[in-house]
Amino acid sequence: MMNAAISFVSLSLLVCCFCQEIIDKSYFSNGDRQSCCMNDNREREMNSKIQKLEHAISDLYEQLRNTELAHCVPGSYSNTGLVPCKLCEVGTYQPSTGSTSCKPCEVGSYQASVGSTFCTVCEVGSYEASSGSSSCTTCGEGLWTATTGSTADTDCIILHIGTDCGDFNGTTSGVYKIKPQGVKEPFSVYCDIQTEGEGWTVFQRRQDGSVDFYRDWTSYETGFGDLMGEFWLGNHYLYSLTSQGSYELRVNLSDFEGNTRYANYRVFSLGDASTNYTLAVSGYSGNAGDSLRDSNNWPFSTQDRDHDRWSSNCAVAHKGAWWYGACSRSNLNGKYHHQGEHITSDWDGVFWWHWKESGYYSLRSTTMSVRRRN
Ligand SMILES: [Ca+2]
Repeated sequence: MMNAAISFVSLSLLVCCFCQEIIDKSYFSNGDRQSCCMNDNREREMNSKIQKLEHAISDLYEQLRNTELAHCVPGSYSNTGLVPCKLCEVGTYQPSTGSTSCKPCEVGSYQASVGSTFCTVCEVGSYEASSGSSSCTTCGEGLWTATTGSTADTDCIILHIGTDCGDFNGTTSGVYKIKPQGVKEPFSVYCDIQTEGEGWTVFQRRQDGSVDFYRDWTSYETGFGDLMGEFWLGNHYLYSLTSQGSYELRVNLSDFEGNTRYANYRVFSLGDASTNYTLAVSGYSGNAGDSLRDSNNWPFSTQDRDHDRWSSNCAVAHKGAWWYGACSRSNLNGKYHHQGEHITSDWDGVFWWHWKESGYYSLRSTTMSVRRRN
């Protein structure tokens, strides 16, 4: 090994000096020639080091490239693989990490902000025919779409304002505008045209726990949530709707095992705000059991307005606003548990005691709807 190294050095010197001799023999003394050879070797070593450095930099660059790609957060991308990652433009989104591009919003949806991980479906009353849009197109004057996510201008239909959902029979389920008698401004409601006959105005829906129902008096009075998802219409609106005539109530329930039950009440009405929206309910029929019986003739209570007859606040114990006496054998506005049986100190789930004969079973989905009787 040592011999090989010496031979290599000698050979290098020889080649170097030989070359220099050929280039200009007469200009170099022996001393100069040796110096020349040393310089030549240094240059060769330097070049080799530079080459190694270049390889190392290239390796680092490659590592950096992979690292930065892996770290583009959702809502951003890098089409070169280099930092910095760019935010998704309006009209696009990216839910994944380490992406090289963002996806255009589908037709019927939009995204107005940069750096988004999702697109929003067009609201009722609007549509979007092209993908990658930053907004939806509003239907023309006097026109309206009943459902969200509409994709064509032909989805815009004549805006018809009714007094309740009974006025939209023969159409499809969706969000419609109603203007009950004596109400100044029309408001939106979800009409269930398909379930158990037409004309049901839905005023409560639970289905996935996406909306927080543990809210105060004002929220329950004016309503909250999304009419296409989970919501409470609002006691003020429910009162103005049901005070127009005689209304019946339909409660639809389903559990986490795929079973469904219902409760019908032939009479359903609310008192006005001065009665704290006292419930009047009677004439039960159905297969879920009469779990509203204990709530009859009781005002509405929330976490911040205690109208029950218990020394504490039922709405706090049951984690949801309802018509409580002391307290109740139902509360469809309780905490969403994402499972049926659950263990808590109180009955704080979405429960209907007479179905499960337990306050510790939280239901998967519920709707409460009203329909005019005559
Ligand atoms: Ca109380």
